[in-house]
Amino acid sequence: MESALEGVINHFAFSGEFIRGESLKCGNINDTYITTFKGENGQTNTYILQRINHNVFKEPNNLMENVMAITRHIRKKVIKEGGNPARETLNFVPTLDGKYIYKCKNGNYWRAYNYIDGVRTYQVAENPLHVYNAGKAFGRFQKLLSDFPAHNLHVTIPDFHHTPKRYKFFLDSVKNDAAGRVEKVKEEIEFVKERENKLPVLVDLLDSGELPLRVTHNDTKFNNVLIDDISGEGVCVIDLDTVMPGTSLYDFGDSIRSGANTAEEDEKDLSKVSLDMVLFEEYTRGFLEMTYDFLNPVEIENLPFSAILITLELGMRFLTDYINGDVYFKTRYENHNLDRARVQFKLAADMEEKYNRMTEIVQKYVKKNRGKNLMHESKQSTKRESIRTYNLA
Ligand code: GN1
Ligand code: MG
Repeated sequence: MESALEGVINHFAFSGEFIRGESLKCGNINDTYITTFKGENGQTNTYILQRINHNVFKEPNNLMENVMAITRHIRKKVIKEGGNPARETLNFVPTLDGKYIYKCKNGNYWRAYNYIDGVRTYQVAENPLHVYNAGKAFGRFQKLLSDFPAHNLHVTIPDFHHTPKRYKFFLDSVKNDAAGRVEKVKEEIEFVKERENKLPVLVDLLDSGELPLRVTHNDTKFNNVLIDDISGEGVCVIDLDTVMPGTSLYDFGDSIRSGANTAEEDEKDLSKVSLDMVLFEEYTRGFLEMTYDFLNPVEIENLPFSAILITLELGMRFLTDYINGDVYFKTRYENHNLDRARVQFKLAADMEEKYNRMTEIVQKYVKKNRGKNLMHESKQSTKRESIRTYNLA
């Protein structure tokens, strides 16, 4: 057994006898294990066990309160819609004392949920259908939570997407130069500074009330949606630790950043990095199908910009961490954070060039969906007319 799992497994109400636990090397923050148990009838029961990184998430109990409230809300709605709640939301395993989080002797926090069969995640999109379906899944996620009161949620990481505050931390890190790396990244620092005026746009629109505060996921990486092996559908949105009040634009932006990049997040060959317009279109198509009827005009107008901003923001976060000596994100080699930052900057620059085309695509799908809706409404009214005529006759 991975020594980290010893003393943890026995505290959860897993079903069966423990067989093995393997570390999944994904995610930049938490530690994730896939654990297998042999059930009473010889069947295999599989669970995901995760250590919550409490340096990043300072209040793991609050975080799990959020996650349980959200998944409960989604489960009810999925059942109402005739869906399958075992697959369409995460189902957490209680501890033996009936909680959903376990604090072990050395101070680490753990939680567990059922593994979902027949699905997988992708680091890079393999085909446009997956991206379309991811757009639908994240759009649906927002729709399902659109009546969840945002102020009932704990803020698990304060100012997570407060880009101007992130910029201030970035400038501080440059000033302090804790790891002596500033000299090496002058060009990247300039890239961020040149875009200083873009950074407060979304926060200002939220402050003025032009952007509504919603329950948002805030970490809508393409690999945070489980894709069905057979149908290619986006079955379930995972990684709910950063679900907090925010703007729909954070979610759209981060998905485009990760799902419509032609390269990996840490690709060393920058010539491979660009915004794939087919994937941008597919994601937009899926996302707007689920959300066009409740997003307001300011949200719609800023969808393309949000992709640029969130890409820039994450590039700045990676660069800040590089300058600070790699203290936040997990890294696998010395310049990992720098490579990640460079990819984001290359991608953001490419998005800036493609901004007008991105806007045209957004408009196309807003019109298409509104058109569909108008047709639907006029069919409904013709139906009503004919009913009336019938009644009169
Ligand atoms: C982190 O660990 P993961 O991959 O779910 C980070 C996100 C970044 C992402 C970049 C809490 O998410 O904000 O976009 O890395 N999560 C946190 O890969 O900081
Ligand atoms: Mg995450």
